[in-house]
Amino acid sequence: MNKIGIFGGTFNPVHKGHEFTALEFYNKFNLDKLLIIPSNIPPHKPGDENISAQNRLEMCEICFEKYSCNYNIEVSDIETKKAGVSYTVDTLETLQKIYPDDLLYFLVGSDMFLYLEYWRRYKELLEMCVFVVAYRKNNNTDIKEVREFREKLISQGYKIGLLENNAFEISSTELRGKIKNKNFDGLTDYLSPEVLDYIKERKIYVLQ
Ligand code: DND
Repeated sequence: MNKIGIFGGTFNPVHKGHEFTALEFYNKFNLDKLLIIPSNIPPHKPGDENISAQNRLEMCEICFEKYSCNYNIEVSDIETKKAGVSYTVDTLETLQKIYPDDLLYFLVGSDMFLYLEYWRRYKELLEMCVFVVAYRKNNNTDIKEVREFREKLISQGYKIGLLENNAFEISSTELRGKIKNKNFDGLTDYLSPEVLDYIKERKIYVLQ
């Protein structure tokens, strides 16, 4: 039985916070394979007209390519190739069919975890996988809430893992703001240079 990790997101754009969290997930949970899954239309926020799902998928491919020698990480188009809103429960149902003998681990940041009761069919989703919550050691504002909610779910019989990580204090929103204003200085501290080149070449996010 293999351990298959799943890291879903809008990845608009994918940044080093995502990148390092993905690697820590892989290493700490001894994963045999990790799937990075950009959503087509995210369930919880409006779509961004300035960028296509295909662009977000390609940025993920470029970002994770450099790990292909040492890690079994695959960027998957399972959500981007399907029209409409990407609900995690649907994706996991599909993955269960692809990997019937394996154990699925779904990773999510603490912000999204605390909002889990609003996710589509979340109880069914929790039954399909080990749900792993990543929280940033250096930003423990919501740690008490995360602990309490996690304990509540565990007491109901669900498997909820925890990934303490040292991820970057950066958000995709901040990065888009900088790019929009052509403020590229220091951006490679937060974005893979290859991803930044991709964004610049296609003038994604930039005010025309
Ligand atoms: P986001 O759009 O929040 O991802 O989506 C996260 C996942 O939740 C996706 O797979 C969604 O489909 C799923 N979701 C959300 C809500 C409802 C439902 C499903 C449903 O099915 O009903 P982002 O692109 O913003 O971020 C990707 C991940 O990285 C998230 O888990 C986020 O918490 C985390 N993250 C960071 N991790 C470490 N360092 C940072 C991070 N910034 C975001 N700096």
